[in-house]
Amino acid sequence: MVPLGVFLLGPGGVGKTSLMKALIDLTIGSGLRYAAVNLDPGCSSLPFKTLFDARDIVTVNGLMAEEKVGPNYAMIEAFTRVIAERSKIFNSIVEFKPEIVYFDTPGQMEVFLFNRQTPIFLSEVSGYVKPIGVFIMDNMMVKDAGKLVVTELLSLSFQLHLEIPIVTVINKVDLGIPSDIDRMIKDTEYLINKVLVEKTGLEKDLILGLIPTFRDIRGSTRVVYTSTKIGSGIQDLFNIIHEVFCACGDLT
Ligand SMILES: Nc1nc2c(ncn2[C@@H]2O[C@H](COP(=O)(O)OP(=O)(O)OP(=O)(O)O)[C@@H](O)[C@H]2O)c(=O)[nH]1
Ligand SMILES: [Mg+2]
Repeated sequence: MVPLGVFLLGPGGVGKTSLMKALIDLTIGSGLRYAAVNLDPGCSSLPFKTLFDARDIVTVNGLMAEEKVGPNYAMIEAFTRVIAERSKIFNSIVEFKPEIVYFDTPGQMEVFLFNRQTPIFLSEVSGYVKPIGVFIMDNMMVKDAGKLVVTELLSLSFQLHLEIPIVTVINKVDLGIPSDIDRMIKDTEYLINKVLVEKTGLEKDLILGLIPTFRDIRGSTRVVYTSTKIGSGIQDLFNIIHEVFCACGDLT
């Protein structure tokens, strides 16, 4: 059976690695055979054991010292070199025979999203795992209606670029999220009214112009609220990831 391939995606610091660790703990608890793949050559430490670690190919710090380049270029170059070695990842998966593979991605999300090798990698990896993205945003990214709209667009951008199903997560809910966040997500009229109150000028017009367009195309999204600090929502996320692959499951 082809294993599930869960890609933890999102901007820097939202909790990708922490959430991956929490999902791995649940996976262990449920008796499934898992593998962890680290695609981030810039991370310093990881809270789980890996089947494949990008840092065994190259590290961002190493590359900066070696080639006298800055951190951003070093990250792009390091990631490109890691992806060039993707057959090592595929071979390890074939050999290890996991039922689920978790992929941690670089903190600078544009490195993963826009690298010209990423579509090739994702298309090839589909021969070894059934890929699904977990797009993670944090409490700061949904502080008000305007921010929520921008973040939803970012999630849509991931889906369009990567062409894999995406589950959307709001993490760090222990730090506080708007009490009406669920209504803003599910009820477009309500969201529009909030933007009308909160925003002014060009920003308001732009956001109001965007909402119907992308919400009509995308439909309603099921969002999972998580906190790795207090351990909430992780089981829901785990269940939804598995539902996506059930004949009756979908992401809406
Ligand atoms: N309060 C709170 N903090 C969290 C939560 N999840 C992660 N953090 C903290 O957020 C910080 C970043 O977490 P990481 O898991 O490293 O985030 P990341 O997205 O992997 O970070 P990069 O790989 O650097 O982009 C750490 O200090 C975590 O302890 C959460 O649910 N609540
Ligand atoms: Mg990380």
